[in-house]
Amino acid sequence: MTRNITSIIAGAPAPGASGNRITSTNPARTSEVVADVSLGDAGTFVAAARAARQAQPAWADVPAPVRGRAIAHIGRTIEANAESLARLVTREIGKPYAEALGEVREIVDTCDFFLGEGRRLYGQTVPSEMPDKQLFTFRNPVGVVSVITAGNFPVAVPSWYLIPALLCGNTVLWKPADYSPACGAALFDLLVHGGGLPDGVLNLVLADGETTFTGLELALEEGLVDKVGFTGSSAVGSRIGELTGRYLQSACLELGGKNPMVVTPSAELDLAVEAALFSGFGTAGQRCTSLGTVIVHESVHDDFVARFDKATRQATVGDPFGDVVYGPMLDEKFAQRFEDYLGWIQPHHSVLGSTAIGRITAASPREGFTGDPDAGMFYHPVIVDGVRDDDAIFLNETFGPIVGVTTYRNLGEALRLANLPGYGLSSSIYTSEPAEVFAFRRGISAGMVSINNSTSGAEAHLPFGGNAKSGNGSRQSGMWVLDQFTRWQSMNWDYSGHLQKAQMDVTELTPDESFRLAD
Ligand code: UN1
Repeated sequence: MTRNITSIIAGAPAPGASGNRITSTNPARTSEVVADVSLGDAGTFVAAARAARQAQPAWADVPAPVRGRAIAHIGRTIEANAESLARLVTREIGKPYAEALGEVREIVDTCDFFLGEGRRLYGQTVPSEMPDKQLFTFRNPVGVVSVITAGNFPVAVPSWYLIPALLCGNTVLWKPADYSPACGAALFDLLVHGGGLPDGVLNLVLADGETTFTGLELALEEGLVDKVGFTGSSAVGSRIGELTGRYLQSACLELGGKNPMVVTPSAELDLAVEAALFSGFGTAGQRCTSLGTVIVHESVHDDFVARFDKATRQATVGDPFGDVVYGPMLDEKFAQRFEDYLGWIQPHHSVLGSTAIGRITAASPREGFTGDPDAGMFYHPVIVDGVRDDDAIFLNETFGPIVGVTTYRNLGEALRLANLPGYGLSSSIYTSEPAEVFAFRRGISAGMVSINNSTSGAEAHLPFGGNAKSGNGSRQSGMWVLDQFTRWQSMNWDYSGHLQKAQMDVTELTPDESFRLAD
């Protein structure tokens, strides 16, 4: 079935004035059209921001526990539609169905966490330095939130923004990736219907990246947007950070990663291999938490690489509705970019993991492939052993099924290598030594650290986010994200009947500083 999709502003379809149309296709079978999309223009973005602005005061007046109930209902609605939403994720971006179901579960987990927050959203009562005066803090919604997301997690990652933003009393305009519009429209419908959201509380904008940027700039200029949440590349994240900074805003940025896994001599190698396979090749290596480079101690390098190569060769690739480690690339543009990354392989590298490099086709087959490789955009998995610390492949994010391997001699060197690319999202170490665990935790620049676990697979109620090229320090998920979607307001109330001046009219007790204990 082909869906017809347009932007939705204040509850009404809003086709773009430009008449710009695109189709979204199934990357496992590119002849199959999943959605026919009418893209909006910069004016569509601004109109959505205006609608959100208009709806915001009334939404903020809905008591937080009632907003929490809306989130509860959304969670149940998502659960009731889990299979069909997961099927759509698999059809539109080629994520294996089991992983797509996990992705949908992540939305439910997020709702389960935030439904209770509606009854908390705690402020504090704080003692004053003066009598007959009381201090308080309140969390206020920021106002209108603009959320711009990637399509590799087309429904779970958006929910990390949308659910808490709405719960906190903000209204939202959401721009999903232009290669996952059907997933975007489906999640939008589930949120609006499931939550019984009034028109304008959540608005959907379908537009390409540059148009979105222009629309965002115009909306900021008009004072229509108070907070931007963005998941995507470090390059675009830095442009958004610069733009929002001009309006004295700090965006919530969740960007790329070059996530390292350190394998120490005391590691259980088979466990490390299983994790390297899942985090290196799951979602065809297109997670922001995907494994970038395995940094393996020289004493276990040969053994690790032999096992990793064997496991990768045995991994099934193919039809994402089947039992596969991974399916196709998300979209044509990712396939093209991946071809560029393959060009970074050099003569000093040894390439392992499959029978060929590049696209899997009838002419360049992969053993155990399920389905028709020529129908979609499938790529051989690549392990690149022998990477050096100045190789492009070592220093840059390579979104796709490719994992580098290098060696180290002592933990200090492993940490240097792990931090060198300058990202800081996720990281992992395999070790049986507690001292190494804490030395790694302390030395790694990443916002997320896994011990004897893969770089992917964060749970939905721990802070998610990175440092340096991976983000500006903002964190999503759990209670930590509340600081993105609320602003603290402090209040003091003096009921003494006269003006008591802080710092000046404060009583001081007189200490006896000469007091000493008798021997
Ligand atoms: C992303 O790739 O943008 O930890 C998010 C994980 C997932 C989320 C990844 N739960 O791999």
